[in-house]
Amino acid sequence: MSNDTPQKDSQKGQRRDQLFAQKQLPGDFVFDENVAEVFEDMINRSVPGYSTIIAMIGVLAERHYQQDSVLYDLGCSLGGATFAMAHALSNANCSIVAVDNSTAMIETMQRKKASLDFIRIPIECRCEDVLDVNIVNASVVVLNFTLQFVTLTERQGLIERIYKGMNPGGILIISEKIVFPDEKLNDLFIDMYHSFKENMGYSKLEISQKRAALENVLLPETIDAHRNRLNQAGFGSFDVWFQCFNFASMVTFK
Ligand code: GEK
Repeated sequence: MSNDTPQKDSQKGQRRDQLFAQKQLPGDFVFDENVAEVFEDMINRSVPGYSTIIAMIGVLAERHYQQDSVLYDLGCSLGGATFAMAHALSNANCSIVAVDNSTAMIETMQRKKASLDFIRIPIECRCEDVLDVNIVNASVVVLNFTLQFVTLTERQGLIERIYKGMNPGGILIISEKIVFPDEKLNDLFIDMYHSFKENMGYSKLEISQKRAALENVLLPETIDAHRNRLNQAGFGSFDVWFQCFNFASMVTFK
């Protein structure tokens, strides 16, 4: 990770992500304080449709939350989905549990939470592994680009525990980077994604160094793999509600 002081993006008042701008030694990507500091700029310029997905998570939560229940944001980072849900549910009688195992992310999120004046419902920010979270009385569960960082062997168990902790009628929203069984289409979507990143101001060096850093930690799967896992856990109706290139967001119901 670069030690350079990130520059302020004068347009949005956010720290600009330049973590991979300088040539550096190979190493795995970690969600440390350098990443937390530039995270909003990073995710907005790296995930096509991120702001749409966040806004629509608020809409989906508003439609499907249940009174006196809990909404879980697993792998919350700086709370994008949590705050969208809190904004949409300002008059609801429910609470949000936001979980991330990065101390830097949770501390930054807590500072952000303290600065927001629209929050009316309780939000508990927990620094914890999603694999250890006790899920109970859940009406909405969000895994917004988090499951992709959980090891492949632990994904089924996590989805099963989420299913057990959800109330009937509850909704699970999973957003992920995905791969395609058709090699030609897979290559096309990756290529289009790299063009998207260049259009967002990342250099070829930044794109390739970030890709290499994520190779061992971000493990994408096909839509079918997600569908099968959810079916096996007991979830019912399932579909993709958003997709742009190799990024998708899926919904399913208990
Ligand atoms: C958003 N949902 O802005 N337990 C807890 N947290 C984890 C784990 C784990 N096992 N593994 C990874 N994380 C957010 C964006 S970012 C996506 C999610 C991205 C956390 C990790 O610390 C990071 O904050 C987050 O999952 C992934 O809507 O950066 O591509």
